[in-house]
Amino acid sequence: MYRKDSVAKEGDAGFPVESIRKRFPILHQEVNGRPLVYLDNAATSQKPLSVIQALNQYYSTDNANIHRGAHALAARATDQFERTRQMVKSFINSPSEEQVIFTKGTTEGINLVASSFGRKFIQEGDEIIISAMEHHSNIVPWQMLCEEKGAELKVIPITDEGELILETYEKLLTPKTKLVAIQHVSNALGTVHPISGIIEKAHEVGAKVLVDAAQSSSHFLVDVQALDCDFLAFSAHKLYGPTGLGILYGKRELLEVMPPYQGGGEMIKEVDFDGTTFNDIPFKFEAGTPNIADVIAFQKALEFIQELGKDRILAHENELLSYATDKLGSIKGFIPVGTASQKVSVLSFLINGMHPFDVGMMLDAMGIAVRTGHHCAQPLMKRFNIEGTVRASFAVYNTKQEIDTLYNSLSRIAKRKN
Ligand code: C6P
Repeated sequence: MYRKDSVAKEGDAGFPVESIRKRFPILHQEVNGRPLVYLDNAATSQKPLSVIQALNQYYSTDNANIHRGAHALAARATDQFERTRQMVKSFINSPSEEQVIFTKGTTEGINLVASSFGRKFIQEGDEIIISAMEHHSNIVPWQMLCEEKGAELKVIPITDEGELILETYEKLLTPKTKLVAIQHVSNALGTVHPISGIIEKAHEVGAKVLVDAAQSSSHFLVDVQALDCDFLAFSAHKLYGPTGLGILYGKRELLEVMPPYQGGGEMIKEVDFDGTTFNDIPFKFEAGTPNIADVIAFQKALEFIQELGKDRILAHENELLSYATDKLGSIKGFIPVGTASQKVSVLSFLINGMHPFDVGMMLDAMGIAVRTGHHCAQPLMKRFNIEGTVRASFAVYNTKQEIDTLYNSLSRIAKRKN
């Protein structure tokens, strides 16, 4: 039932990491006099040159507003914009491109569902389930909705290792549960949740499921039909694409009956002062001029991922994670936070006797970029009785040598207190 959705893969000795690095201009610089080691990929990944050039190209040759102009530039921009939708459809295996909605990011996708699905389908006394590990983006919109509607928010607790307690989840599920909103992968700990089983169980009581795929879509295949999720949200900027762009997938029968999220141009069929008829999906949910350039440039990020293959990307990242876990684990005073059996890309930790922010600042002085703090998961930090962690997160262009650099720097930092 809770099969481990397969994430463990062998490393790939022939993985062309050096030639991949050449495609990311930003990596080739010094920070504080040292070669940059960028290990903050869970916050945002860097962009290959092809994405940067696509933005330049669009503004240099094709810039126009879409879906409305009768001229050549408008037609080109519209074609390219809709081509990205087709590519995203294939990327997540959506049954149709109409079910792919462009948003600002994961946050907006979740807010769209909370506002629209929530407004129509959540009533007083209903229950929404989230987990204790959620990002604030997947907590606050549901709190706001519950407050407005008189519904109740239930929280799946977690173990000390950072895994969901699934027995409690099953007990929380009742006919009152209308929605389960859950991350696929934890941004703060890297835990990969057994999402297929979680979705199956929710459906047994008739609840819908929203998957926050912000941290999974860049690492492994996310197939919305195989998962059978009702909604799935992710951000392009964690997938080697531009910032300010996200995708919301939804099941057709839900999207069609949900009210619009925002009113404005593009989302209407006809407007009269007596009333307005709304456009079909996906346009009903895309009011106003969208982020055209970034949508178009996102094609290049998807092509980059396809060219390498998700399996190989995951194998490389898993090898880095297990190398880093073993190596950093040998440092005196190193305390890992989150030791789930299924993890991807993220190593969260503390150094005994030191504030995570200070560790982050010292690493920055040595050219190493990591994130420190609560990672927008304050309830999770409270669960562990800590203020925050230091988080190193890996992507396709990271190397074992960079982890060695992190190890050497951290060893020196930890020695001061341990
Ligand atoms: N996490 C991190 O450093 P946006 O900001 O909308 O692109 O994504 C929000 C979001 C939602 N869910 C999860 C699981 C996430 O990890 C994030 C973004 C970044 O961990 C920035 S706080």
